[in-house]
Amino acid sequence: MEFERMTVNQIKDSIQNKLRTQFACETSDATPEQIYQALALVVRDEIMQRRSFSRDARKEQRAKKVYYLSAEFLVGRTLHNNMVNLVNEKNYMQALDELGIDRAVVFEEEPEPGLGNGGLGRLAACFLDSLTTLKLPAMGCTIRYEYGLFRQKLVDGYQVEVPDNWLAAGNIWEIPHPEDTVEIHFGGKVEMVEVDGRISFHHSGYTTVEAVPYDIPVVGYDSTKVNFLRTWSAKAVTQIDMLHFNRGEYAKAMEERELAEVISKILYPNDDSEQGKELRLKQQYFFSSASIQHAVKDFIDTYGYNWSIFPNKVAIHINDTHPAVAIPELMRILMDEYGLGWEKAEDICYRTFAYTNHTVLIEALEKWPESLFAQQLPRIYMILQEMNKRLCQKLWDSFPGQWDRIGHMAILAYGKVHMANLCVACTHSVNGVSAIHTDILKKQTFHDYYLLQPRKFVSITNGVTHRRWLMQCNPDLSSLIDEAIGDGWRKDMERIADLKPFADDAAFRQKFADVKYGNKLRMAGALYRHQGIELNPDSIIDAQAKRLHEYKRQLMNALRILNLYNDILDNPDRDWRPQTFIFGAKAAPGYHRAKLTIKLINAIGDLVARHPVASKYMKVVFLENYCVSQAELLMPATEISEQISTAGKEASGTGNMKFMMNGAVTLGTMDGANCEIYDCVGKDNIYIFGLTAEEVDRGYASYRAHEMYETNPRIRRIMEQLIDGTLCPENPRMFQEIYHGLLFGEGGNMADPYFVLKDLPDYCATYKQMLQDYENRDLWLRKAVLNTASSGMFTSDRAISQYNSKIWHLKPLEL
Ligand code: 26W
Repeated sequence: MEFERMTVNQIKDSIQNKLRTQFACETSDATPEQIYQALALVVRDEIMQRRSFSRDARKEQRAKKVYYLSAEFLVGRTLHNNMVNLVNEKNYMQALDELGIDRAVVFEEEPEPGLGNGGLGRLAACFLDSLTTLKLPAMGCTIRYEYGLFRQKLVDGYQVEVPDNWLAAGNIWEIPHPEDTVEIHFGGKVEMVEVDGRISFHHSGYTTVEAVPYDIPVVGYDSTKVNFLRTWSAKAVTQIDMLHFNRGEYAKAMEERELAEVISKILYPNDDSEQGKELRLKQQYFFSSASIQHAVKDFIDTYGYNWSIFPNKVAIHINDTHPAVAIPELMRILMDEYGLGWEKAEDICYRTFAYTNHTVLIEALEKWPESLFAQQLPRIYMILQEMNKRLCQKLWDSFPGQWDRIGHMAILAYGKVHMANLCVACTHSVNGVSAIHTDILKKQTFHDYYLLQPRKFVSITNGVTHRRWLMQCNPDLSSLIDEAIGDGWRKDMERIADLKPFADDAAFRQKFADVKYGNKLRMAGALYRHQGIELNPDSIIDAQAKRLHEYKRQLMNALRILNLYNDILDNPDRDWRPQTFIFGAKAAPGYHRAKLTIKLINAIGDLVARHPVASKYMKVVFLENYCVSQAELLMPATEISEQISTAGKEASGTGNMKFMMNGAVTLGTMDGANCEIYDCVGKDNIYIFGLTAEEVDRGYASYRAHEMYETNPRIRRIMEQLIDGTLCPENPRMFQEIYHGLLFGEGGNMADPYFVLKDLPDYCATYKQMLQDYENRDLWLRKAVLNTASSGMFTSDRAISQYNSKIWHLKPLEL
């Protein structure tokens, strides 16, 4: 059934109405913030009408539902995206124009929810968009962090973190559901008691924290389906502890409230290493338990106590190991609250849960001290002990006497709880996020599990929603594509392949180039407004935008730029094409090397800017506070996409896909989804360099970084510039540790463990070739068009269809 869209006049009237009734003002005297609020309310109403329309469909159709549990959902701003998904963007834009409202200004009023660190959180947001568009019943579950990821300021080239108080002005999109509040219990002790010959477990002396849900609607593209992102907020129990209170210990009573509510206070800013923080474990249990309690209650409301059909009606997805405690939590609820036996409960869990792994970096695999579990989650710990005992018995049958092997696969071993092993052992599906990543999971990370249960391992390459990452962020390119091949690609992204023949159409290529130029201008305007930096739209835009991490090798990019600087100084009269190197990256606040790399990039930028000749041809720009909205400006304006991780380390990457959709050409290594980009676009339309993952593995034993320094004069030169005062005359030692780490290694570790110097020559040579090709305008534009035209498989609609057919088996709702 089609749904009525609001007309331009209806939108105008509604905005004016909201302004009058909510803010007692008119369009003429409203602040941009008031206009944003009024407009958002109008859009929200349009969404909620669909919601009531599709409301009970799932229950009526007794449809299976997936709960996507993730500690992060990096949703980005919502207003514009909702207009796009309502397929009513044109009317809204026209209404704003007719009211004389500057849309760019209004959109920028929306505080961006930064409820995620990077790739994993943004992927979860793209997945919700696709789930809803495909009409699959789903709920995203996470924490309502009061403070999202820190905002990044650059002061004197250094990163400074500022708290992200995104909820300060309230959040129009969320709807509180206090009636769905659940209790979460921490600490205390558990006793085994026998009642009528049955053993049960009695938990006492615990601290209770309430979990209050706030739901954010997610609207599917051109569909009446609405799903919700449920965010749980921690609240102290309503009753003030009267014991303390009566004793006059008012302050103590209040203090305990504060302690309870810190649980949902802040998002941990690490995306690579686990430090075993108690509060983080409490966060994980908090939202996992709340979500499982909700799922169980919803199941009972719909199907009664018919437990054997639970896995046919409920799928629970564990996004990386952060929500892994959901597994023993469901065991606990089924056994302790509903009296199921162990085998039955275990079977239900196994068939209900599925797990996605997002990283193979050893330091990122979560391991918690057993003592922390025993203390904070005593009943969960008991369940883990039993799970582990049974698991190890089974493993012993497969690998008798092989203690090391069993210890490596166990849930509890060497005093730690191994969350990844818990997930692999207790779910029916384990998937990697690109072909090469799944391969590494099978051959290395989870090799022994793979030997026992090869069919459990699934590969599903990541995807991104082309609605946000092409239609919303690049409207001009989207219209151009419509003009060429019709608008069918908007609903079925694979049809973008119809664009391929247009790569050979000179007139189309010119229009494609014009769109890119317009996007560069738009980016230039924003950059000037935000940071006062001028961007030359006639320069090549080369961008590396992602979290700052050694394995992603922003350092290698910086050294390449230093090398180019040297080249320009040596050949000042050559006809250099102006180039702009853009970086967008936040570093974890405790990750010293990453923060120093930011300073290095900015120091090289200053060096270039100071030089009269070099500054004519090159410029380094560090985007302050890289986030979803910045990415939406950057992707459409970029021509060269830097995807240069050490092969074997980047599980997939998703920025690579966004750049590609917007017609950037990839310069990268054979890593993560770059391999599949290569397959789709063909070897002539991508620039690949560097070691392969196998070569990296072999290199650990044989690589001597110092030999690169000895045999390659260019490398020697840039390495010396790191420490000879070229970069920072007032403190030549500033980058000494980077120099040392690359050439000698630190703390007994190998030198240059990410093969920066090893891959640098090939990287520079490949870039040089790329620049040459860029000068042949037809050749280059052809490549750019083919990148967009070949990006069909990277829509998250494809990824979600695969999750559904391989793992969840949900039926689309009939609406
Ligand atoms: C415990 C600390 C911690 C926090 C977050 C460890 C690991 C993580 C995430 C798994 C990091 C992450 O975002 N991984 C990225 O996931 C993307 C989506 O699958 C991939 O595209 C990226 O390659 C991967 O780095």
